[in-house]
Amino acid sequence: MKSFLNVQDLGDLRQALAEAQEIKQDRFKYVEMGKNKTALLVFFNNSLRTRLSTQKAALNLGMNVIVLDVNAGAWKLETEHGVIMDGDKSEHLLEAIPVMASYCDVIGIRSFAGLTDRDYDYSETVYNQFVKYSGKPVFAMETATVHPLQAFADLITIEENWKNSQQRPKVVLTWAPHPKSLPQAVPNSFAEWMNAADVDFVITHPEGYELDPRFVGNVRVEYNQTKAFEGADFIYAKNWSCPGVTCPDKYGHILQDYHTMMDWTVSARQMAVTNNGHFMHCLPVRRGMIVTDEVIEGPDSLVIPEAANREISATVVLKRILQSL
Ligand code: AN0
Ligand code: CP
Repeated sequence: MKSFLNVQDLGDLRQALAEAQEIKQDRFKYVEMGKNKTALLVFFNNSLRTRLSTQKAALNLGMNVIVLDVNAGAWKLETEHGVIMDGDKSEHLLEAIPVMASYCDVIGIRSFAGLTDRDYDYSETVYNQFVKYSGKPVFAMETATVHPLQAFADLITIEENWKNSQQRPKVVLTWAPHPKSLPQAVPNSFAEWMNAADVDFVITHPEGYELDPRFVGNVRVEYNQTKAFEGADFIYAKNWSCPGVTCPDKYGHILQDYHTMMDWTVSARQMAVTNNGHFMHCLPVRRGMIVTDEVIEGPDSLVIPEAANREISATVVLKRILQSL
């Protein structure tokens, strides 16, 4: 595997899920595979889980790891092409990428959407520059439009918590309020991976938050949140800003004052109509905005095992990359 952005990059999903369970049984099974190989993890944005779980995954495989926080100690990087660099950016990504690549064998990138220029974000400009100019395998640690390590961990978590082999679980992705504009990467990938998995998938959000069809396909969108939750086995909450699909001029905006949207916060009221549904969120989560304390602390909350599975998804992905070196 030379690039990891989309669900198709993993090939057969059943096989990948089986590999995840194999690694969970013995995290160090492939500890010889990464000997004398170096992973470079480049962060343009904050992270707790991705930073730690991806490093742990590399260590599981016997790799060396270098972490670069671009905004904390490196030169500020220009990412746009053709600009006169008379501002605060001292170095261009087009030099920085081959330099960084010269010190490593694999590169992970975290570079969120800017949320101002939809075409720039949705063409994955920064990620694709790393692919083009590094000459090394590159994997997404949340890019402008996707977060596949998260979606893979989410799918592992759903599989582990679904015991009924006779029936597909009903999985609901719900929008929830948030005070800041957030990217669409997590819901995009979750939708893409649920479409590829053996689940009954429904999305619910207020009008205007329609996700890009390349990720959601023909999935049912139910604008009534309570109706969507009926009989659900898994509730996956996430905020995202306007994807600019039905209202292009509002790309990256929050469409209504969040104070008026608080009935979308996942609480015991909505969970009551589910089929004893589990609660999921990628974290970090704002309590009282996305979800109530009662639900996230309740017995059906999966947020901690879900985060723990990030180590597993990252180990499978890095192992696949090492196998292709
Ligand atoms: C980020 C997002 O919504 O994409 C990262 C989630 C994993 N969240 C925040 O910035 C709060
Ligand atoms: N879920 C997730 O990617 O968390 P971090 O932003 O803390 O890495």
